[in-house]
Amino acid sequence: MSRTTLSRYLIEAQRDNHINADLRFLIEVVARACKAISISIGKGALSGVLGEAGSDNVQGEAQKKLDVISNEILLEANEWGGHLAAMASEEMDHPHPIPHRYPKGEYLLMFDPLDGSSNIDINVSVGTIFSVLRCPEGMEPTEQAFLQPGTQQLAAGYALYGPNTLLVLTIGQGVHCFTLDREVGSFVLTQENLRIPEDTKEFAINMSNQRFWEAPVQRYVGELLQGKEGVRGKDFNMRWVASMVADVHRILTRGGLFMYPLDSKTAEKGGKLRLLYEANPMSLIVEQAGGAATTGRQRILDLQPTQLHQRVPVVLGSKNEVERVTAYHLES
Ligand code: P6P
Repeated sequence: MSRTTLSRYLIEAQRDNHINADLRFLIEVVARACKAISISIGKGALSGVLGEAGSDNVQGEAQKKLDVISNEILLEANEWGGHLAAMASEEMDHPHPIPHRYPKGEYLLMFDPLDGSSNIDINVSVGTIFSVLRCPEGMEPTEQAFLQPGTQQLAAGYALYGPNTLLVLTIGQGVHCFTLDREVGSFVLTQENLRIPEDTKEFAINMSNQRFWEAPVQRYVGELLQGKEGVRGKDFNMRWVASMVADVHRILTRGGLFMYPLDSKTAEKGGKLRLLYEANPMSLIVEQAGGAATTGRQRILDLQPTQLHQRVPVVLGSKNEVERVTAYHLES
Protein backbone atom coordinates (compact mmCIF):
# COMPACT_ATOMS: atom_id res chain seq x y z
CA MET A 1 0.00 0.00 0.00
CA SER A 2 1.41 3.43 -0.92
CA ARG A 3 2.63 5.52 2.01
CA THR A 4 0.56 8.53 3.05
CA THR A 5 2.70 11.63 2.89
CA LEU A 6 1.94 15.04 4.38
CA SER A 7 0.95 16.26 0.91
CA ARG A 8 -1.54 13.40 0.47
CA TYR A 9 -2.93 13.94 3.98
CA LEU A 10 -3.45 17.64 3.24
CA ILE A 11 -4.99 17.03 -0.20
CA GLU A 12 -7.47 14.57 1.34
CA ALA A 13 -8.22 17.02 4.19
CA GLN A 14 -8.95 19.71 1.58
CA ARG A 15 -11.15 17.28 -0.39
CA ASP A 16 -13.07 16.66 2.87
CA ASN A 17 -13.40 20.46 3.36
CA HIS A 18 -11.44 20.48 6.64
CA ILE A 19 -8.99 23.02 5.11
CA ASN A 20 -8.91 25.15 1.97
CA ALA A 21 -6.18 25.43 -0.68
CA ASP A 22 -4.45 28.40 0.97
CA LEU A 23 -4.26 26.69 4.39
CA ARG A 24 -3.01 23.51 2.73
CA PHE A 25 -0.32 25.54 0.96
CA LEU A 26 0.59 27.33 4.22
CA ILE A 27 1.16 24.04 6.07
CA GLU A 28 3.18 22.60 3.18
CA VAL A 29 5.39 25.73 3.11
CA VAL A 30 5.96 25.58 6.88
CA ALA A 31 6.82 21.87 6.60
CA ARG A 32 9.29 22.61 3.80
CA ALA A 33 10.89 25.35 5.93
CA CYS A 34 11.21 22.88 8.83
CA LYS A 35 13.04 20.50 6.47
CA ALA A 36 15.51 23.30 5.68
CA ILE A 37 15.93 24.05 9.41
CA SER A 38 16.52 20.34 10.06
CA ILE A 39 19.27 20.25 7.43
CA SER A 40 20.89 23.37 8.85
CA ILE A 41 20.81 21.97 12.40
CA GLY A 42 22.14 18.62 11.17
CA LYS A 43 25.29 20.24 9.82
CA GLY A 44 26.09 21.67 13.28
CA ALA A 45 29.74 22.46 13.82
CA LEU A 46 30.55 21.39 10.26
CA SER A 47 28.93 24.56 8.93
CA GLY A 48 29.69 27.06 11.72
CA VAL A 49 26.02 27.45 12.74
CA LEU A 50 26.54 26.66 16.43
CA GLY A 51 27.12 29.16 19.19
CA GLU A 52 25.86 32.64 19.94
CA ALA A 53 24.67 35.10 17.30
CA GLY A 54 25.98 38.03 19.35
CA SER A 55 22.48 39.59 19.57
CA ASP A 56 19.47 39.46 21.92
CA ASN A 57 15.84 38.80 20.98
CA VAL A 58 12.78 40.72 22.12
CA GLN A 59 12.72 38.57 25.25
CA GLY A 60 16.20 39.86 26.14
CA GLU A 61 17.60 36.37 25.58
CA ALA A 62 20.95 35.85 23.84
CA GLN A 63 20.20 34.49 20.37
CA LYS A 64 21.94 31.44 18.99
CA LYS A 65 23.04 31.61 15.36
CA LEU A 66 20.45 28.92 14.61
CA ASP A 67 17.69 31.01 16.24
CA VAL A 68 18.35 33.72 13.66
CA ILE A 69 18.85 31.25 10.78
CA SER A 70 15.62 29.37 11.61
CA ASN A 71 13.67 32.61 11.87
CA GLU A 72 14.98 33.80 8.49
CA ILE A 73 14.14 30.46 6.85
CA LEU A 74 10.51 30.67 8.03
CA LEU A 75 10.13 34.33 7.02
CA GLU A 76 11.58 33.86 3.54
CA ALA A 77 9.62 30.65 2.90
CA ASN A 78 6.28 32.24 3.81
CA GLU A 79 6.36 35.82 2.52
CA TRP A 80 5.86 35.31 -1.26
CA GLY A 81 3.03 32.71 -1.39
CA GLY A 82 0.00 35.02 -1.08
CA HIS A 83 -1.47 32.96 1.80
CA LEU A 84 -0.47 35.20 4.74
CA ALA A 85 -1.51 38.63 6.02
CA ALA A 86 1.47 38.72 8.43
CA MET A 87 3.76 36.63 10.62
CA ALA A 88 4.89 36.91 14.25
CA SER A 89 7.87 35.23 15.85
CA GLU A 90 9.44 34.86 19.27
CA GLU A 91 12.54 36.38 17.68
CA MET A 92 10.93 39.61 16.48
CA ASP A 93 9.55 42.59 18.45
CA HIS A 94 6.65 43.25 16.07
CA PRO A 95 4.63 41.34 13.46
CA HIS A 96 6.43 40.89 10.13
CA PRO A 97 4.26 42.36 7.36
CA ILE A 98 4.13 40.75 3.92
CA PRO A 99 6.30 42.88 1.57
CA HIS A 100 4.24 45.07 -0.79
CA ARG A 101 5.64 43.26 -3.86
CA TYR A 102 3.79 40.09 -2.81
CA PRO A 103 0.02 39.40 -2.58
CA LYS A 104 -1.51 39.08 0.87
CA GLY A 105 -3.72 36.26 2.17
CA GLU A 106 -6.14 35.77 5.04
CA TYR A 107 -3.94 33.85 7.50
CA LEU A 108 -1.68 34.85 10.38
CA LEU A 109 1.29 32.60 11.16
CA MET A 110 3.04 32.65 14.55
CA PHE A 111 6.08 30.62 15.44
CA ASP A 112 8.88 29.92 17.84
CA PRO A 113 11.46 29.13 15.17
CA LEU A 114 13.82 27.20 17.40
CA ASP A 115 12.39 26.23 20.76
CA GLY A 116 14.87 24.97 23.32
CA SER A 117 17.83 26.45 21.46
CA SER A 118 19.93 26.42 24.66
CA ASN A 119 20.19 22.68 23.86
CA ILE A 120 21.65 23.25 20.39
CA ASP A 121 25.30 23.43 21.47
CA ILE A 122 24.97 20.18 23.47
CA ASN A 123 23.30 18.32 20.57
CA VAL A 124 19.99 17.73 22.38
CA SER A 125 16.62 17.80 20.55
CA VAL A 126 15.10 21.19 19.70
CA GLY A 127 12.02 22.13 17.71
CA THR A 128 9.90 24.62 15.80
CA ILE A 129 6.41 25.44 17.07
CA PHE A 130 3.78 27.09 14.84
CA SER A 131 0.20 28.30 15.08
CA VAL A 132 -2.26 29.57 12.45
CA LEU A 133 -5.07 32.10 12.90
CA ARG A 134 -7.33 33.87 10.42
CA CYS A 135 -6.82 37.64 10.20
CA PRO A 136 -10.09 39.24 11.36
CA GLU A 137 -12.14 40.60 8.43
CA GLY A 138 -11.27 44.20 7.61
CA MET A 139 -8.53 44.38 10.25
CA GLU A 140 -5.00 45.46 9.46
CA PRO A 141 -2.54 42.60 10.28
CA THR A 142 -0.97 44.48 13.17
CA GLU A 143 -0.33 43.12 16.68
CA GLN A 144 -4.02 43.51 17.58
CA ALA A 145 -5.04 41.00 14.86
CA PHE A 146 -2.93 38.29 16.53
CA LEU A 147 -4.55 38.75 19.96
CA GLN A 148 -7.12 35.96 19.61
CA PRO A 149 -7.89 33.12 22.06
CA GLY A 150 -6.25 29.79 21.28
CA THR A 151 -9.67 28.31 20.44
CA GLN A 152 -9.49 30.38 17.22
CA GLN A 153 -6.46 28.47 15.91
CA LEU A 154 -7.09 26.79 12.54
CA ALA A 155 -3.95 24.65 12.70
CA ALA A 156 -1.03 24.08 15.07
CA GLY A 157 2.02 21.90 15.03
CA TYR A 158 5.64 21.40 15.79
CA ALA A 159 8.74 19.98 14.17
CA LEU A 160 11.02 17.98 16.48
CA TYR A 161 14.66 17.84 15.40
CA GLY A 162 15.91 14.70 17.15
CA PRO A 163 17.26 11.34 15.97
CA ASN A 164 14.40 11.62 13.49
CA THR A 165 12.87 14.86 12.25
CA LEU A 166 9.15 14.71 13.00
CA LEU A 167 6.25 16.97 12.10
CA VAL A 168 3.28 16.74 14.48
CA LEU A 169 0.15 18.50 13.20
CA THR A 170 -3.47 19.17 14.04
CA ILE A 171 -6.01 20.89 11.80
CA GLY A 172 -8.73 20.11 14.34
CA GLN A 173 -9.11 16.53 13.12
CA GLY A 174 -6.94 14.75 15.70
CA VAL A 175 -3.15 14.79 16.00
CA HIS A 176 -0.93 13.05 13.47
CA CYS A 177 2.84 12.50 13.29
CA PHE A 178 4.90 12.55 10.09
CA THR A 179 8.52 11.37 9.90
CA LEU A 180 10.94 12.99 7.46
CA ASP A 181 12.22 10.49 4.90
CA ARG A 182 15.55 12.20 4.18
CA GLU A 183 16.21 10.09 1.06
CA VAL A 184 12.99 11.17 -0.63
CA GLY A 185 12.63 14.51 1.19
CA SER A 186 8.98 14.00 2.18
CA PHE A 187 7.20 13.77 5.51
CA VAL A 188 5.58 10.31 5.80
CA LEU A 189 2.57 9.64 8.05
CA THR A 190 3.91 7.33 10.78
CA GLN A 191 1.40 7.80 13.64
CA GLU A 192 -2.31 8.65 13.27
CA ASN A 193 -4.60 9.99 15.98
CA LEU A 194 -2.09 10.20 18.82
CA ARG A 195 -3.86 9.88 22.20
CA ILE A 196 -2.55 10.93 25.62
CA PRO A 197 -3.42 8.39 28.41
CA GLU A 198 -5.59 10.06 31.07
CA ASP A 199 -3.28 8.80 33.85
CA THR A 200 0.49 8.74 34.10
CA LYS A 201 3.46 8.01 36.33
CA GLU A 202 5.77 10.58 34.72
CA PHE A 203 6.08 14.32 35.27
CA ALA A 204 8.24 17.07 33.81
CA ILE A 205 9.22 20.22 35.70
CA ASN A 206 12.40 22.19 36.37
CA MET A 207 12.92 21.15 40.00
CA SER A 208 15.57 23.84 40.56
CA ASN A 209 12.70 26.36 40.78
CA GLN A 210 11.00 24.50 43.66
CA ARG A 211 11.64 27.18 46.29
CA PHE A 212 9.83 29.72 44.05
CA TRP A 213 6.65 27.70 43.42
CA GLU A 214 3.19 28.53 44.75
CA ALA A 215 1.73 26.29 47.48
CA PRO A 216 -0.52 24.15 45.18
CA VAL A 217 2.47 23.13 43.05
CA GLN A 218 4.59 22.48 46.16
CA ARG A 219 1.77 20.22 47.42
CA TYR A 220 1.26 18.42 44.10
CA VAL A 221 4.94 17.75 43.35
CA GLY A 222 5.56 16.85 47.00
CA GLU A 223 2.95 14.10 46.71
CA LEU A 224 4.58 12.77 43.53
CA LEU A 225 7.97 12.63 45.26
CA GLN A 226 6.49 10.68 48.22
CA GLY A 227 5.78 7.88 45.74
CA LYS A 228 3.86 4.76 46.82
CA GLU A 229 4.38 5.53 50.52
CA GLY A 230 2.46 8.77 50.04
CA VAL A 231 -1.15 9.68 49.23
CA ARG A 232 -0.72 8.84 45.54
CA GLY A 233 0.09 5.20 46.34
CA LYS A 234 2.44 4.84 43.36
CA ASP A 235 5.96 5.86 42.36
CA PHE A 236 6.52 8.55 39.73
CA ASN A 237 9.38 9.16 37.29
CA MET A 238 10.69 12.60 36.25
CA ARG A 239 12.01 13.91 32.95
CA TRP A 240 13.07 17.48 31.98
CA VAL A 241 14.61 18.01 28.53
CA ALA A 242 14.31 21.84 28.70
CA SER A 243 12.96 21.74 25.14
CA MET A 244 9.19 22.05 25.40
CA VAL A 245 8.78 20.32 22.02
CA ALA A 246 10.69 17.23 23.23
CA ASP A 247 8.84 17.09 26.56
CA VAL A 248 5.44 17.52 24.87
CA HIS A 249 6.28 14.88 22.26
CA ARG A 250 7.12 12.38 25.01
CA ILE A 251 3.73 13.12 26.60
CA LEU A 252 1.95 12.63 23.25
CA THR A 253 3.82 9.34 22.84
CA ARG A 254 3.39 7.79 26.33
CA GLY A 255 1.52 10.25 28.56
CA GLY A 256 2.84 12.47 31.32
CA LEU A 257 2.44 15.88 32.91
CA PHE A 258 4.43 18.97 31.86
CA MET A 259 4.53 22.00 34.15
CA TYR A 260 6.11 25.41 33.88
CA PRO A 261 4.05 26.93 36.70
CA LEU A 262 3.94 30.49 37.91
CA ASP A 263 6.77 31.09 40.36
CA SER A 264 8.01 34.11 42.30
CA LYS A 265 10.91 34.44 39.81
CA THR A 266 8.69 34.90 36.75
CA ALA A 267 5.44 36.08 38.39
CA GLU A 268 5.80 39.70 37.30
CA LYS A 269 6.18 38.58 33.66
CA GLY A 270 3.20 36.22 34.00
CA GLY A 271 5.25 33.05 33.66
CA LYS A 272 8.08 31.69 31.50
CA LEU A 273 6.44 30.27 28.39
CA ARG A 274 4.81 32.40 25.68
CA LEU A 275 1.10 32.17 25.07
CA LEU A 276 0.71 32.79 21.34
CA TYR A 277 3.47 30.61 19.88
CA GLU A 278 4.24 28.07 22.62
CA ALA A 279 1.32 27.50 25.05
CA ASN A 280 -1.57 27.93 22.60
CA PRO A 281 -0.34 25.64 19.79
CA MET A 282 0.82 23.00 22.28
CA SER A 283 -2.50 23.23 24.17
CA LEU A 284 -4.53 22.71 20.99
CA ILE A 285 -2.40 19.69 20.10
CA VAL A 286 -2.69 18.25 23.63
CA GLU A 287 -6.48 18.74 23.77
CA GLN A 288 -6.90 17.25 20.29
CA ALA A 289 -5.03 14.18 21.62
CA GLY A 290 -7.39 13.83 24.61
CA GLY A 291 -5.22 15.66 27.13
CA ALA A 292 -5.79 18.94 29.00
CA ALA A 293 -3.94 22.25 29.30
CA THR A 294 -4.46 24.95 31.94
CA THR A 295 -2.55 27.80 33.55
CA GLY A 296 -3.18 25.93 36.83
CA ARG A 297 -6.33 27.98 37.20
CA GLN A 298 -8.01 28.16 33.78
CA ARG A 299 -8.03 26.55 30.31
CA ILE A 300 -5.18 28.04 28.26
CA LEU A 301 -7.13 28.04 24.99
CA ASP A 302 -9.80 30.31 26.53
CA LEU A 303 -7.34 33.06 27.47
CA GLN A 304 -7.85 36.42 25.74
CA PRO A 305 -4.29 37.58 24.87
CA THR A 306 -3.34 41.20 25.64
CA GLN A 307 0.21 41.27 24.22
CA LEU A 308 2.04 39.54 21.37
CA HIS A 309 4.79 38.14 23.61
CA GLN A 310 2.58 37.52 26.62
CA ARG A 311 3.73 34.74 28.97
CA VAL A 312 1.58 32.24 30.87
CA PRO A 313 2.03 29.42 33.39
CA VAL A 314 1.54 26.02 31.73
CA VAL A 315 0.24 22.71 33.10
CA LEU A 316 -0.52 20.22 30.32
CA GLY A 317 -0.72 16.51 29.54
CA SER A 318 -2.60 13.55 31.01
CA LYS A 319 -6.07 14.81 31.79
CA ASN A 320 -6.51 13.39 35.31
CA GLU A 321 -3.21 14.88 36.48
CA VAL A 322 -3.92 18.31 34.95
CA GLU A 323 -7.31 18.25 36.70
CA ARG A 324 -5.68 17.37 40.03
CA VAL A 325 -3.09 20.20 39.80
CA THR A 326 -5.82 22.64 38.75
CA ALA A 327 -8.09 21.51 41.63
CA TYR A 328 -5.25 22.16 44.11
CA HIS A 329 -4.88 25.70 42.70
CA LEU A 330 -8.61 26.39 42.88
CA GLU A 331 -8.81 25.02 46.47
CA SER A 332 -6.00 27.31 47.67
P1 P6P B 1 14.32 26.26 31.82
C1 P6P B 1 13.15 26.75 26.16
O1 P6P B 1 13.90 27.92 26.43
C2 P6P B 1 11.80 26.91 26.83
O2 P6P B 1 11.15 28.02 26.29
C3 P6P B 1 10.98 25.64 26.66
O3 P6P B 1 11.23 24.99 25.46
C4 P6P B 1 11.42 24.80 27.85
O4 P6P B 1 10.39 23.93 28.30
C5 P6P B 1 11.73 25.84 28.91
O5 P6P B 1 11.99 27.07 28.23
C6 P6P B 1 12.97 25.45 29.72
O6 P6P B 1 13.09 26.41 30.75
O7 P6P B 1 14.00 27.29 32.86
O8 P6P B 1 14.28 24.84 32.34
O9 P6P B 1 15.58 26.53 31.02
